[in-house]
Amino acid sequence: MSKPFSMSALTVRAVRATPVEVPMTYVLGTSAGAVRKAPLLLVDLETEEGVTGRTYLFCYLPASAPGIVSILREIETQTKGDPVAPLDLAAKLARRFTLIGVQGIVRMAMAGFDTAAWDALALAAGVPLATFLGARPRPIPAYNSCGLGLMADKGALADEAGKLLEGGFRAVKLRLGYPTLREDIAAVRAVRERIGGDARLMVDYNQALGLNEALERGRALDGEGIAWLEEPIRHDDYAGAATLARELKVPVQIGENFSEASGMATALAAGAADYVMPDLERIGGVTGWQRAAALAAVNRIEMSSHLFPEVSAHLLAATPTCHYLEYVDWANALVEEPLAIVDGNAVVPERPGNGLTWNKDAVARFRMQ
Ligand code: SMN
Ligand code: MG
Repeated sequence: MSKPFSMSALTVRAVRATPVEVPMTYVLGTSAGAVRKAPLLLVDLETEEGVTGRTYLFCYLPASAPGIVSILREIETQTKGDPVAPLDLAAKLARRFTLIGVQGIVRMAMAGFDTAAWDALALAAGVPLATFLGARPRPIPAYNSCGLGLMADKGALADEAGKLLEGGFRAVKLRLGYPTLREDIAAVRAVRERIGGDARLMVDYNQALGLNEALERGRALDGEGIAWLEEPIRHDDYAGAATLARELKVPVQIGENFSEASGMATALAAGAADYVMPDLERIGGVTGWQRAAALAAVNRIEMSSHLFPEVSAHLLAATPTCHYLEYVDWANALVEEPLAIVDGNAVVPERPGNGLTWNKDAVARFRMQ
């Protein structure tokens, strides 16, 4: 008989954080500004037993990287020698960070640590993260969320949309929030014409509109065959989002700004969304994601992911109301085996853990100075 495996055998030894800045293949031109390079923070959780759990965080700004690194150092100090038991570690750290508050970069650092801890456990068990969470690795419907930012030239926008369907995608996401409704509609129609009637088209306002404007533009979009209308108004106006969800035919999508599963619970109680799309680093890592997935399941609401496609693919496999994976290629240059897309679906890798391993040469090349 083989020796029984004990997860409590893993012990936190060290947390390493490596900031990198990767040029994006497509500029992300949102209504709140353009992003040309992805500032990522690679997180490695080393255990005494020699297993290393990994993940990465998206820093949004290069300037926030040193702050997150510094909080990860504090997390290391607080947890060194503890068993790798993510729920217990999350509870301990939440208590430790009560006075500053589990929000902003503190919450991001905690989510990175939690996600790396779950990776270490799945690696030690020798199974994919999805399997470790109780689900079969299976194809996850994905949309290509690269590019399609605000662009003056609608021909160039249509060309980009066409390129984004290459490689098997059947769905793309367009950023909106042009100065006028007329331009929003022009962008939608230019993209639709190029991708054809069968492809799915999501649109994202990145919180650009006031409620009345959102009602007006939303009603105009009702007739455009849009898959969802994302973050039309400021992310925390749940009463306003509930009005939109009630009044509009196009489904209202929010969630990338939910702060922990409790934030999502508040939004759902307000009827603020038709669909939800939590973000791994704001919802609380794998631990927070599982709580959000349970909430979505009991509320029977379809749940997608925001960024982090490599880890999110495993998590969506274990999400009862799995909807769409948001695909971005930002980490592709840094990893040994990028997430594969086949026939419009993300392929959850069969290798143990979440599947992330760093390409050392690329990490050295893109390291932030
Ligand atoms: C987004 C993602 C990452 C940075 C800025 C904006 C966007 C999305 O809201 O949903 O992809
Ligand atoms: Mg968005």
